[in-house]
Amino acid sequence: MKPLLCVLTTKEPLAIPPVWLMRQAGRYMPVYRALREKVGSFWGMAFNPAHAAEITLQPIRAFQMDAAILFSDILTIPHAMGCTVEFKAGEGPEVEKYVSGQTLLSAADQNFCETLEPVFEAMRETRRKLAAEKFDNVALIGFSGAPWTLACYMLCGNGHDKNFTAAQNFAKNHPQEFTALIDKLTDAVIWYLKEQIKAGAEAVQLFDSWAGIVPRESFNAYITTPAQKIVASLKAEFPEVPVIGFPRGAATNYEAYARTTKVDGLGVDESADITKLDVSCVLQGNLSPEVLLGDEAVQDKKIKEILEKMRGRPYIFNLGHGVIKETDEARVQRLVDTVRQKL
Ligand code: 1CP
Repeated sequence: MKPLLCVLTTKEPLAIPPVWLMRQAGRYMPVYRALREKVGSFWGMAFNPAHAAEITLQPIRAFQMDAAILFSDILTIPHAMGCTVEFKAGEGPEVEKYVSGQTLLSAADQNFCETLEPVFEAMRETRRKLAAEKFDNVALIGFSGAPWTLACYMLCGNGHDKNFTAAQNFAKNHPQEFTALIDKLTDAVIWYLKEQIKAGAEAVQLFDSWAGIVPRESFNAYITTPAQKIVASLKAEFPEVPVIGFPRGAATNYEAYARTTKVDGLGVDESADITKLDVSCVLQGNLSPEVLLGDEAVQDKKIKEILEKMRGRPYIFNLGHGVIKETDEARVQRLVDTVRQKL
């Protein structure tokens, strides 16, 4: 069995843990930047199955990762719902802000499904390419943003502060409408991930990148309960497909999140003390992406420390957050070689 799926399914450690990196495709790779320049727009790549599949394969060919994650973005769902998203070169995404009372599209609307169809075609194309290039041990990961993180972007619109204050305020001032929005997003995420699985995703990851800013008393309502519903619905239809949850910055809430949602894998950010997490699922991540920008010897040491700490526990090597765009490709190769004990 493919190493990533083996760990997630059996919950048994491998002597050499599987390795992949969040944002392993993207701007730190010159081949990506060249294609981005040629195509001219982010959606022109992500919603073009041939380009999206090609970009997905770039880090696999370059670094022999154990998993490919479909090249796309978490903002596909807000975009398909009607909060149009634009990516301007060199800047972050611009999201059309949700207006109170706005009708959002859902999987019951043809336009919503049609907007997202190229993502599923990209998944099918990526499976074909992985097979054609004989990457027989590489698992293909599908993903979605989690409801709270997607709501953050929709409620803040164009530009946001680090606490997504406009989203927090909306949740406080319009509790019923906010709950309805989270429910609607939960249904959309369930449909979206199921379609990705039907198209060939062998595991899925739920990115809750902004879980860390949620007030303690709201963590269950905004983060854990929606994730629990998503996992339960996926498992009811696809019991064999592993689900990785990544409530970034969850701190003291990581354990309860893992227990309640029943995820197979738990992505942890760099601030978590991975040795102290008492969970029965597989742990993933924890290396600070900043480490790849600093001293090479320190990088080697930090990787070996994590490997040592996780010896005998089911673990997937990854970062605590996405690869930073200034990262040198040689440092990514070095990371993979260190994990595989080639250095
Ligand atoms: O070329 C460019 O200018 C675009 C840069 C870029 C890339 C390469 C963006 C814009 N998104 C992506 C790809 C992407 N995004 C992937 C691809 C697969 C991979 O290799 O990992 C994935 C999984 C994402 C997920 C994503 N998008 C997240 C969750 C993970 C995380 O980093 O926390 C988030 C928050 C986004 C939103 C987003 N998309 C892009 C940017 C710059 C941002 C962050 C915007 C912000 O909050 O300021």
